[in-house]
Amino acid sequence: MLIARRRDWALPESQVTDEAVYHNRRALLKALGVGGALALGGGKALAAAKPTPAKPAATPAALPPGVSTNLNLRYPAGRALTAEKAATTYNNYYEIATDKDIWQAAQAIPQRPWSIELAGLCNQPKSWAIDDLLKKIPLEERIYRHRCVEAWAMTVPWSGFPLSKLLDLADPKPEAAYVRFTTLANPKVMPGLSDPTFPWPYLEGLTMAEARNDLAFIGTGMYGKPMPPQDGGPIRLITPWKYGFKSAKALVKIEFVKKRPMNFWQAINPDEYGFWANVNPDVPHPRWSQKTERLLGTGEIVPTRIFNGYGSFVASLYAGIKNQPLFM
Ligand SMILES: Nc1nc2c(c(=O)[nH]1)N[C@H]1C(S)=C(S)[C@@H](COP(=O)(O)O)O[C@H]1N2
Ligand SMILES: [Mo]
Repeated sequence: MLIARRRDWALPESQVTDEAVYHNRRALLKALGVGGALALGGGKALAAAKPTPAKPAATPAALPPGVSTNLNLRYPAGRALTAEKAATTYNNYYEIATDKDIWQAAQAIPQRPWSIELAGLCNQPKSWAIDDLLKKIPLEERIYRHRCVEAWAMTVPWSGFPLSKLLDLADPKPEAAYVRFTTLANPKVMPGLSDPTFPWPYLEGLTMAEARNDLAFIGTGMYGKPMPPQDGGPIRLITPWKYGFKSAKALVKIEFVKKRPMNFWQAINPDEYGFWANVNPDVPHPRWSQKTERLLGTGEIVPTRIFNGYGSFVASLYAGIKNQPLFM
């Protein structure tokens, strides 16, 4: 049981080798007839390795809700995974508190029942119970880099599905130009909401083209577990080429609209935070440099990359846009 459930990313080698290379190497070793456990380099790996390098076809029914082990290799993270403990105990969640130590308080957010409403300019408006949605849309796993505007970063194995699948379910009308995301605002379990100086609820928005881009992801799990409440459980947005504040947690509504939505952080401080919020090391925040980032867990400082390293997938989305702050 333990061995069968052990994920590839939990193996030591996956922390030093890009995962695509890593998988290819396993395939190569298999072709050469080299034993799986031995090839992975003895020690702890020996105990953890599966008997065969082939990926186990875990049946969805055997996994917790919102979780997939079907790793999509199209988006190599190119750096080590963040320790699960670090990623799940250092969080931004202003509905709870303005400091990072909210993970325990977040456990009070009920994860079921949960529904998410598809609304606005679409042909199939509907409120979906999350478990019906999880049955309807095939899940996959993706390892993404995450870059907070505050210059900390992490690398996380998320489970979920492309945002475009939700768009398909709703069947947006041609007039829909933007997608507006509304998140949970439940004062019974979110003490931060009692601060009236913030424009609750936490809102975000994307253009339809951004929302349709395959990188835009809906997260329903991380590290092979259902999405923890502190990381936006049970369902959140993940836009890895943008600063982290775009990745809205605890989604309750997705609306198709004509006009560009105002987002939470832009409403708070439009001189420092905008609508586009694409990552760019060469455009400093008014109060700090964006050239480098600090990795959660190790504290290592590494260079920040334009579009957080995802430019080949998303830069074209912005080609025709002039005189707009694309990087704040
Ligand atoms: N609802 C909501 N979503 C949110 C936030 C928030 O305060 N409330 N913070 C954002 C910011 S600034 C970041 S960096 C990420 C952090 O996600 P994590 O805590 O899972 O690392 O969530 C984003 N989504
Ligand atoms: Mo952030």
